[in-house]
Amino acid sequence: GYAPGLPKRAALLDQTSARLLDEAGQELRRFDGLHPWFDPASGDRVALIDLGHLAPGEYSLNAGGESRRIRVERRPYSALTGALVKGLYYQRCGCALEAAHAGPYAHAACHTAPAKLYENPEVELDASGGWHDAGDYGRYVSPAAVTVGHLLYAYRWFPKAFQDALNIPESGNGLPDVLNECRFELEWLLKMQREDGALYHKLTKKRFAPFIMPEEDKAQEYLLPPTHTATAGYAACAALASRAYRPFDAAFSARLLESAVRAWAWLEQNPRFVPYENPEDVKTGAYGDTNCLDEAFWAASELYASTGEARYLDALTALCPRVELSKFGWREVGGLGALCCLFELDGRLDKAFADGLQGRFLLAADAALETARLSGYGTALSPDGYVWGSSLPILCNGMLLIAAWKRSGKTPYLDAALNQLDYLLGLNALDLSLVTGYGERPFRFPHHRPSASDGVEDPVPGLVSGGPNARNNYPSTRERLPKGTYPAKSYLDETPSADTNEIAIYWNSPAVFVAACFDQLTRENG
Ligand code: 9MR
Ligand code: ZN
Repeated sequence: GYAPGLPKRAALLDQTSARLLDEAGQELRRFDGLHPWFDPASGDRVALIDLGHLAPGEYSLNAGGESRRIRVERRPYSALTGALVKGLYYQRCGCALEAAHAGPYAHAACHTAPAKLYENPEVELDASGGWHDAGDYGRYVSPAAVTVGHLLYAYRWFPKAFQDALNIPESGNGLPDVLNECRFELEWLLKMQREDGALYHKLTKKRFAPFIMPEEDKAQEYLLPPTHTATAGYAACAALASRAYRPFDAAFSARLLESAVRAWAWLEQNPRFVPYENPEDVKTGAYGDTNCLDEAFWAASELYASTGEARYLDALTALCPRVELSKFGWREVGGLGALCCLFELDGRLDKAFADGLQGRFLLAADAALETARLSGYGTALSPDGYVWGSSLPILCNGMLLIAAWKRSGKTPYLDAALNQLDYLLGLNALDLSLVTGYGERPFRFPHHRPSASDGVEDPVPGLVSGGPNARNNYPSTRERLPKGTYPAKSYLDETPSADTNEIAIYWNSPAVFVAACFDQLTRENG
C-alpha cells in the first residue's frame, strides 16, 4: 500500500538502523540513530520511519539481518477499494450468487422463505434480501443503516474512487457500482419497515446457524420487534440515500424520503425509548444500544438536509449538545450527524452553532491524532481500546481524521488517517493484512460461514477482520493466547474465533471510506 506521493511508513522492531535498497541492490537511503520505543498496546519496541519519496517500483528494506520487499505503486488502493465494495456483494442474501460474478464463491439462493413475526408467529412476511451481517446469516437494521451511511458518504466525497466495473449483476447499468450495492441493502431495509413507520430490529433465526453454506440454512427466520435505534438509524440512512440517488432515480429517491419521514413520525409518536433486548429464546446478535439520541441527531440532520423543514432543524439543534460527534460505529453514530451538519448543511445552519459543532469535531480529531502519536505503530487506538471489532474504532478514527483534514486543510490529519489504512494492510503488531486476499500477508481464516464451508481454499476476498480483542474473549480464544499477551496481539487467525476474527459489513464500510479517500488522492496526483 505505498504510493509515490504519500507517506510510506515502516515499523522497525528493536533496530537502530536500516537500509533501503533499490531493485539492483544499490543502497538508496540509510536510516541511522533510530530510537525504538515501547509501544504499550503491543509490547513491541518500535521505530516508525517514513521511507521518503520513492518512484514506483520495487525496493527492499533491510534491518537486523531481515529483508522486506517494498512495492511502490501509482494506485495501490484502487483494486482494494473495489474489492472492499465487492466484499459486500458476496454477503448478498435472498438471491443466488452466479458464477459469472462470484466465480468459485457462487452459491444457490439463500434465505428466501417468508419470515415470521416473533411476537405473532401466525403472521408471515417476505423480508428477503439484504447483506448477511457478518460471519453469521442474520440481517440487522442498525448496522445495515450505518454501513450504507459510510458508503454513501464515501461516494459523495470520493466519487473518482468508485468505478463501474466490479462485475456485480448491475455493473454497467449507469449507476456507480457502490450505489448499486447500497441499493441492494436499501431495498431490504424498505421491507423491514412496518406500516406504522417503525423498523423491525432484526431478521434472524433463534440461534446462529452451524458452519454450513447459506442455502443449506433452512431454519425459520423471525422479525424481532421494532426499536427506536433501528428506526432512527434507518430514518437517517434513508434520508441521506434519498439525496444520493436523486440524480439517478427520482422515484427511488422519493420512496426513500417518504419512508424516512414515516420512520421519524413513528419516533415522535412513540417518545418513550425502550432499548432492545433479545427475548429469552433468541441467541443471535443483539446490537443492544441504550442511547438513541445520537441516532435521532443523525436522522434529524439528514432529514433537514433532504427536506429543509424547520422541525428537523429544531430537533438537530436540541440534540447536538447531548451527542458525541466523533463516533461512526453501529452503536454510536453522532459522527455521521456531524458529517451531515458540517458538509451537507454547510451555510444552512446558524453560524455560532456551526462553529461550535466544528470546534467540538476538531477537538475530537485532535484527540485521535494524539492517540496515534502515542502508538508505536501510529494506530489511533489506545491500548485499552482493543475490544471486539477493534478495526471499527481504528478505521472510524481514520474517517474522523479525513473529515478534519477536509475541513481544516491540515495535512497531519491526513497523514494520520493514512496510518489507519496502513494498519489495516499490515502496519500492525500482527504483521498481517486484515483484508482477505489483499496486502502481502492477508489473514486466512475468517469466522465466516461461507469461507469455511464452500470448499474453496482461499477465503471470500475483500472482507475485513474485526481484529485484536483483549476483552471478554471466548474461553477457547483465551486458552490459545499465551498469558500476558498484549491487547494489539490478542488475535487468532482461526475460524472459531468470532471474538477476534469475524468479518462484518460495518468493518468493510469504513475501510471503503478510508481506502477511497486515498485512492482518489492518488488518481488526482496522476
Ligand atoms: O460488532 C459487535 C461487537 O461490537 C460486539 O461486542 C459483539 C458481541 O456482542 O457483537 C458484534 O456483532 C456481531 C453480532 O452481534 C452478530 N453478527 C456478527 C457480529 C460481528 O461479530
Ligand atoms: Zn442468506
